[in-house]
Amino acid sequence: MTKTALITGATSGIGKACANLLASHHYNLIICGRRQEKLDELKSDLESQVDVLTLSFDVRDRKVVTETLQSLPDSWKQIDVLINNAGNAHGLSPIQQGDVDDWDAMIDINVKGLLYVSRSVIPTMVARKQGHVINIGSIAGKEAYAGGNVYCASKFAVDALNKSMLIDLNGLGIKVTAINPGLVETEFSEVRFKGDKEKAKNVYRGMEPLRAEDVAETVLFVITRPPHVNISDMTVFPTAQAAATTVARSE
Ligand code: NDP
Ligand code: 8X3
Repeated sequence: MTKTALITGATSGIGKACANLLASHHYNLIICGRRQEKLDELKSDLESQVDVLTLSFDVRDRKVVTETLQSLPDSWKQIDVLINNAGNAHGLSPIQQGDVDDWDAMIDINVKGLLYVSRSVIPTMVARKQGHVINIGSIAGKEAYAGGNVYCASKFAVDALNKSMLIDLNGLGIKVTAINPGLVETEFSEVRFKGDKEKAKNVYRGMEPLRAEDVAETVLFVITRPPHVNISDMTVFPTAQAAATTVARSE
């Protein structure tokens, strides 16, 4: 039977790459993000392959997230794979200079948003005794680095939530996986540096970062293991990277 995946943050980067790859493997898709026009574009690219539902919401808006996900059309209620991907870094300032609005955004999107979506979707998985939750964490959720402070804290929280979900959902037929990428070239750094393309480009200077598609391949691998196999935690680096800030560069 055709499976359905719900992907948050599907308008760009890793989420969009997951949507493209999963569509080519015949998953029906619920694609989410704030930018409706990007969701519409992606839907029109994919709908010749699979059924696609777009949901435009800000994951920070608990009421909208809850109401939207709890009133899905009947044919979309059975979600087999939830990819908690929406998230970003905002700023790279030392803690004493941090912008408190940036801190709020990271905690509200990366942690609370992930929780709001999970709270609406996981009970339907529990009721069906099947499902797979993929939490997109980060190497920043394993190691702190200079200026990473609140972004790292938000991704350490994702790491803790992934571990807790594994325990809470143990025995209920649900798989839980954290995928923790290193440097992936997406809109991520442009968002972190508030549209400064030069600063964003500099993050990947002299090295070959991961592409969003590389991370999507790991998601596909993880969700296509046999029923008795759950990969609970996976770190994916570009070959040039060995730790959050240990990166071999050519210059
Ligand atoms: P992008 O900036 O390309 O994508 C971020 C996605 O999140 C967009 O689709 C965006 O959609 C969505 N999003 C952001 N804020 C909100 C919000 N408030 N409500 C709903 N959706 C939101 O970055 P990536 O693809 O790189 O990031 C995806 C995930 O991967 C994030 O969780 C990030 O932390 C993680 N990650 C990224 C790494 C990297 O180096 N790029 C490395 C490790 C982890 P829209 O703007 O339309 O709302
Ligand atoms: C994104 C990777 O190293 O920029 O989570 O924090 S990093």
